[in-house]
Amino acid sequence: MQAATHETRPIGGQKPGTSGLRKKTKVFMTPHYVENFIQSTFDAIGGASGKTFVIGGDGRYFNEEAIQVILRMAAANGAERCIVGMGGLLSTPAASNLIRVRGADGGLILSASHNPGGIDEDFGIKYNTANGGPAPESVTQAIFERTQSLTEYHIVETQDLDLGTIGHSTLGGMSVEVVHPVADYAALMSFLFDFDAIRQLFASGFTMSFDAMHAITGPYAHEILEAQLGAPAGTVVNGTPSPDFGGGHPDPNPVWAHELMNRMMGQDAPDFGAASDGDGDRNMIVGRGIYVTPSDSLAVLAANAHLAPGYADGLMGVARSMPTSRAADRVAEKLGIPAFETPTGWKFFGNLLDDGQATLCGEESAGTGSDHVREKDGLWAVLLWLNILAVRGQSVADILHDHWATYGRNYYSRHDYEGVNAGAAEAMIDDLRGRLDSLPGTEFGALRVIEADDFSYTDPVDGSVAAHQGIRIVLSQGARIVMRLSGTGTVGATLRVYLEKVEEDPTKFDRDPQEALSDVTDAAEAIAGIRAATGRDAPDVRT
Ligand code: VG1
Ligand code: CO
Repeated sequence: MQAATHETRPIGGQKPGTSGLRKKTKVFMTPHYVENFIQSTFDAIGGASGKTFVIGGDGRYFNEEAIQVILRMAAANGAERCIVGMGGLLSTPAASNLIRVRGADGGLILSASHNPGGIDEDFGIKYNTANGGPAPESVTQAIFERTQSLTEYHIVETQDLDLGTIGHSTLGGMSVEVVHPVADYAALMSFLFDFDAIRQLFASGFTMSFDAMHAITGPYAHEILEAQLGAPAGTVVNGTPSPDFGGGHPDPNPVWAHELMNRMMGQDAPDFGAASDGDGDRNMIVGRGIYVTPSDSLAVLAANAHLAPGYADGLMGVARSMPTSRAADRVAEKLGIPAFETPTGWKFFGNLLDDGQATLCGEESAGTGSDHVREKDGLWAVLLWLNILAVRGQSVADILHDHWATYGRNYYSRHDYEGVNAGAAEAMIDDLRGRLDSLPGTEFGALRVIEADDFSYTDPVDGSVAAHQGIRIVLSQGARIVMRLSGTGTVGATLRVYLEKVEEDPTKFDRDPQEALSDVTDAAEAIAGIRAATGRDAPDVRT
């Protein structure tokens, strides 16, 4: 077995976005595409020599092919060891955990997360650092720069390794360990949560439906919810990962997880419903007859986390991404702990978690997590909810109404305009950026603009600055509009418009969010001219 050096030329566009490099699968399948990106990654982190990496993906089309290439390249670049999930499978949070418990130098996660999979859909590669979290911008920028000057890559010429059996083998001097994808993760969960209490909850007849959306959380949910916690067989649906996610869109929100939504709003709805995404880091929470927005979920979890053993000592702080509703801030204020506002993307939480400044983090896009790993974690959020439900003995609806009665309700919605013309969308944001100073004082119906800015974040730990992270417009009545362009798409641009408004009157807690937010939506249109810029009458997706 010999390591060969191949000549190559830079490939344009290998720039990691909000969460790794995402492209159409066929783009990743073009000659040298994976090789160039992996070599650039190794070069950007000072080489792979002597290092240990964790490797796994969400099982989508091209997962195992990419892993075989990465293994051969890691060996040729002198890595000491690779730890791979059996079958090439690892959820994103489980990969993060493995990096940490094994003291690995980093990890490579193969996924395009909530994007559909298949030969005609999306694929992705993400590099995580030794803390288990997504590489910070300094690293992703170095990787991108390297892709632009790369002239060669190193690879061992050999046949594919068997990833289907747990155990040890070697590849060109590098040791390869195939591990069970669920074991370490399940152990961590049982340490954080009161499994006995949750077991009793299920034994008492509590019912649940968990939709794995044909993606990676199937094996995790079968093992933890059904085998270990005693939920009846059939609690987990769509639990076998498939390379194209059953032809679906593995994005747990009311639009893409409509099957689960219908079940939860129907006659014989179970007590509790949940879903996760392609790579297992997102979560959707639904009670019987009631949907919990991710922003509300973060706030409820922050207010109740102390009920779970892993968080019994309370929280150091709560962090949310900028577009996430400010419901969590209200909880932090009451708890007397700091609240942080970061740019979109989990990489921005890493320093706060490492430094012990934040314990819980969340994003409006259905991502919630804590300092137990350095990624958002779908099943973790579901288990924390279950722990809270077991201790409080109340329904999801009661817990949510209690929460609003204490803190007020932050009505919230995100409007996505997908696949719009990138130039027009950027021009709209640029134009708005140029007019921000003139907005304060302007009135839209009963709403008045209080302040408007282009969000810039200075990391409190390392002082790094991330500028131009989205437009924030704060209005009266606790209202806010945020606009930014997505960094995870693979076709055209996606404009995201985030709308929020606070309601303090308990008689108005049960309104339809779109209706409750209609004046904020109108103000966003009047301020930005969304219809004209996108050529659309309405958003493609409202969550
Ligand atoms: C989206 C979400 C963001 C999330 C990111 C990765 O990014 O808005 O909150 O962190 O996806 O999630 P963007 O740039 O498209 O808005 V995952 O589960 O796709 O890794
Ligand atoms: Co994801």
